[in-house]
Amino acid sequence: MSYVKEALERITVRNASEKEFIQAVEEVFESLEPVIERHPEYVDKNILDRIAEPERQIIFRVPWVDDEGKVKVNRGFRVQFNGAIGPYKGGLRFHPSVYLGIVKFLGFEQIFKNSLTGMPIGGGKGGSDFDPKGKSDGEVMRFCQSFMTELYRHIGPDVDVPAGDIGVGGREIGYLYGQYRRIRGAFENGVLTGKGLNYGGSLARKEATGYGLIYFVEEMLKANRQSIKDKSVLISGSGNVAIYACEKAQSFGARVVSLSDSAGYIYDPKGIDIDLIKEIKEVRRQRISEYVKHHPEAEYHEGRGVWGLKADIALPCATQNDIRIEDARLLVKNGVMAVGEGANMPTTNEALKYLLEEGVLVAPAKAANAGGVATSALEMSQNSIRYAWSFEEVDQKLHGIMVQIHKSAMEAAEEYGYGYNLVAGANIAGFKKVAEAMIAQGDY
Ligand code: NDP
Ligand code: 2IT
Repeated sequence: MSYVKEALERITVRNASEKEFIQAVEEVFESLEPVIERHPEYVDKNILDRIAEPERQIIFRVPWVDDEGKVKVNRGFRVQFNGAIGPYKGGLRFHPSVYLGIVKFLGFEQIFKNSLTGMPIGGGKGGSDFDPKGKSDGEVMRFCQSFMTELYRHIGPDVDVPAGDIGVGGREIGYLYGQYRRIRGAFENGVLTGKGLNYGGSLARKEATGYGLIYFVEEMLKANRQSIKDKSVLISGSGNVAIYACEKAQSFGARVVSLSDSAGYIYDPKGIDIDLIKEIKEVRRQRISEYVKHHPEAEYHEGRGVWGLKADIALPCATQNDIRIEDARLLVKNGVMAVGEGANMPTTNEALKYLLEEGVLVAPAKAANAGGVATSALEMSQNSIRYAWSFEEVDQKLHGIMVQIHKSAMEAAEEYGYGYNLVAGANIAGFKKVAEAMIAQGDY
């Protein structure tokens, strides 16, 4: 048996209850076979077992008081996965489905994503099983304060720098930052990213993941003598990533015809009204079904039927395992030519293999959604020099980074015999930089 398969077997046994984590490790390791063959030092130094074991994982109690005066308890997590190339960096997810297996899959993927950005950031992730849905601002604030009251001792601008993910946006980062500042008694601006613009946040961070996804997809299409212009696009999700992917795709001349949430999806064949979406989701914090009240010609359907719609391009921007094998079959049947992963691990491994076999162009999450964390690193840079770049400056840097990530993934795929397979290429390019840094730093 190959070293890759043996390592995978050990890691599967060791983490048997964490199915999303195993899925993420399997997906990366499978593409590394030719790399390991060419680099016996990775076997010698047992890089695979080492890279799949977090440097540190913290699990903590988060008690908070609801509006009725009742004491509630949630579980908090921070997994500091790999610090070989920079301080741990990655978002916090607040969602009832969060448990160690989710945080570890996200933290593991973050290592390679962050490496691909070319910025000096290690991999980490955190979160809680707290559900912000239906909670008042006061409840969210008290939860965030309690969460930070434990987390603060484990993070810092040169140690570990959290940011947003599902359920954590500008509001939550504000409360978290306020509590960190209060406890530390110092304005350590670079400890969190995704901050408000008036206290050290970066212009274009809010837009960065969605915009970066479209910049990446456009590069991929360009490499295949195509463009997103005049294409019809399906998007799942209606949060931060979905909204700004929709906005940028439409500004590039595409027609986005769907968005969704966990209850259902909207179909608007004329193209999504982005200003209305921002008003519904960002200002009023309502469900996506609101949309059809303002656009009665559009349709709202309950359930997860978004991948049964017909379009040229699919952009999953909601959550993991959103495109399953039956969805992938529908997409191929309906003639989808490209899939761009805005969410993390939105495609099951089976569906991913099928899409690639069918010749669908796949922009993998680790590369395609890296614009968010890359712009977080730009926020850290600005905090370090105590300066703020203009929107155009940040957006231009983001664009340059996405072009570079595409190039790195494309070249790594070619070098290791994968042709134009960006899934394998992104894994390889991201992995090699971290593996080299780990070896250079000794047996840790
Ligand atoms: P948001 O919380 O802003 O939005 C999440 C969206 O996904 C909502 O529409 C939500 O619907 C939907 N969703 C979440 N969980 C589920 C579920 N279990 N089933 C169905 N729908 C679900 O999060 P983001 O937009 O920030 O994140 C979306 C994805 O992008 C995630 O995979 C995240 O990890 C990834 N990502 C985010 C980055 C960022 O900078 N924010 C950077 C890179 C990746 P509902 O409101 O009904 O829950
Ligand atoms: O998955 C991700 O890359 C994020 N949620 C963003 C992380 C960050 O630190 O900006």
